Amino acid sequence: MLYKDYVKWTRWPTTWCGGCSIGIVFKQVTFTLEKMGLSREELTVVSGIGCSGRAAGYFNVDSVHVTHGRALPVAEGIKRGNPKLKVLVFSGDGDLVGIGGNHLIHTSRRNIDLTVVCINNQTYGMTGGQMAPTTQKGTKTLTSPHGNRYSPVNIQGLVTSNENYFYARTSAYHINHLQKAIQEAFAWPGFAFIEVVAYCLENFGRRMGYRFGYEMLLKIKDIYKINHSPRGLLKDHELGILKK
Ligand SMILES: Cc1ncc(C[n+]2csc(CCOP(=O)(O)OP(=O)(O)O)c2C)c(N)n1
Repeated sequence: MLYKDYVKWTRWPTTWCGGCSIGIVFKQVTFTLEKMGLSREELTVVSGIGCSGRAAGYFNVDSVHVTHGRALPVAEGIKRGNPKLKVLVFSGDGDLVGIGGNHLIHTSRRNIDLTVVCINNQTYGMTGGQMAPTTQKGTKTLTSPHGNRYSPVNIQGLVTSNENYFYARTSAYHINHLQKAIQEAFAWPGFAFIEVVAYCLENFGRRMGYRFGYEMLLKIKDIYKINHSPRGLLKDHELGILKK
């Protein structure tokens, strides 16, 4: 199958804003699926609620768009019911780490064989750009006009606190690294979590003075560097793939 065959074109155009990073990541997933040669019957996609969560409806495979925060338990049920299926969870940081954070603790602890692509745009994009548990300290958002007072959830720490884990931090800019992370995550026989450093232009970036999506992409390029053979945990602003 070609990457275009994984796209449900009848749903086009998407609801994503012009310049949004979610479309970049979505396309990279379809490129990776083409490389892997997965058939439509071998894959299912689960998403929660949010802009990122709309992805489930745009894949040309059987998919489920579940209630907010519940992508992981639904995906776990699908995997347990049909272990031969590859199950991809594609959702946002608010969905997976905020309201769905409790499921993240337990699904990762049980090491269920899922591939999770988490779009971390540090905000609740769909509802207007509120502060999320992933928002960096000091950042001004709709609900933190004087700057966020709290440190973000340590997703890497949470996932790697388990006995076995796959945790990758990659970005919407570093697309080769992103594809590598997705491919390795699918090959990993357990819970594989990919945190994609992404951005929301319209409801987040504009408050910081960004005018175009590519400006936010270039910021990610400037700040984040790939560590190809990380020893121990990733430092701040390091991208890499950790497996145990
Ligand atoms: C139970 C429930 N609470 C709140 C909401 C409102 N809501 C819709 S999307 C969303 C946040 C989504 O954030 P994220 O997962 O980061 O996705 P993004 O839109 O940024 O891609 C919230 C709080 C809801 N739909 N359901």
